[in-house]
Amino acid sequence: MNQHLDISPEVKAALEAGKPVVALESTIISHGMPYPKNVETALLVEQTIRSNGATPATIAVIGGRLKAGLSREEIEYLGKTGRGVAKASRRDLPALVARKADGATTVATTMIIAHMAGIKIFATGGIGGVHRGAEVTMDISADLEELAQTPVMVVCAGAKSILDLGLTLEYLETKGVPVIGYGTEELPAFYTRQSGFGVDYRVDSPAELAAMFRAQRELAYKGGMLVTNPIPEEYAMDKQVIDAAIEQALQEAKAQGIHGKETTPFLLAKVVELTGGDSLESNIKLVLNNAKVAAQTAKALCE
Ligand code: PSU
Ligand code: MN
Repeated sequence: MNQHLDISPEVKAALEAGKPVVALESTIISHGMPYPKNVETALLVEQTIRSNGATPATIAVIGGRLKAGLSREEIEYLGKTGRGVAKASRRDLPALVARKADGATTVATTMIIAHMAGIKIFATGGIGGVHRGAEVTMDISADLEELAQTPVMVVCAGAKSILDLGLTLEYLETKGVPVIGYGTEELPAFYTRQSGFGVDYRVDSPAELAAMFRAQRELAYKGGMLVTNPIPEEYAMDKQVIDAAIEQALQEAKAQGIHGKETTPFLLAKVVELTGGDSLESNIKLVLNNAKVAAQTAKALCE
């Protein structure tokens, strides 16, 4: 086991017994949602994974230790500190480890740490991707490169249209990352079930997801797989409302000169502010829905 990694006793016992485990990220807690909804949601997601027969492993960096499985106190701390905790993507782990610092893990770093711990499935809300205007800014999330090189299945609700979804799909195709639609032929756009872009394959059961992931491992690919699970119809947002909020958030980010790692957290917070919390409720529901599919798939993978 990696010398910088700590696996919680519960997660360790599950892994050793060959039982299903699902990884969860922590940037969604610190930077993705406001306190106290972020902590409530993180705990509810863990509970959802348990009630679907798997063990949750929320991932973060605490005091320079890579943690797979957090205590309730650690989740509280990340949620309360919010954007005061460093957002940690791939390039940040060496500095955090050397300095014994804290970090909230993005999709990229959660995949890295999950893989180190031997966890194969990871549930979240949305992934980072190719930003609108990336042909000039080159702002492309490290999440995409991680999907190309780390063998973990990521279950999400697609990506927010703060990104260029078409370019994001092109990038994933170039990198050889399969994009699966769970019960859909269309890439979901996080708050809405449709984006206008097709996925590579439609899959309708956890058993079939597990079979595809198993085949990818048997082919000895180094990368992972992206499962996109649409938000349940009853919680989906009105496309016009959410599109208008996203447009305004993008304009404000531009006017304020927001760039680099600040871009995604700024846009996420702005969208919540502009939609008066409606988008936050949708966000919570879709994460719970992803947790359920991930837990069921982790179970199928153990059979
Ligand atoms: N998109 C969301 N919610 C999130 C994030 C993205 O809808 O919480 C977070 C995730 O942790 C993701 C990260 O990995 O932002 C991507 O940041 P960047 O674009 O800077 O790579
Ligand atoms: Mn970026």
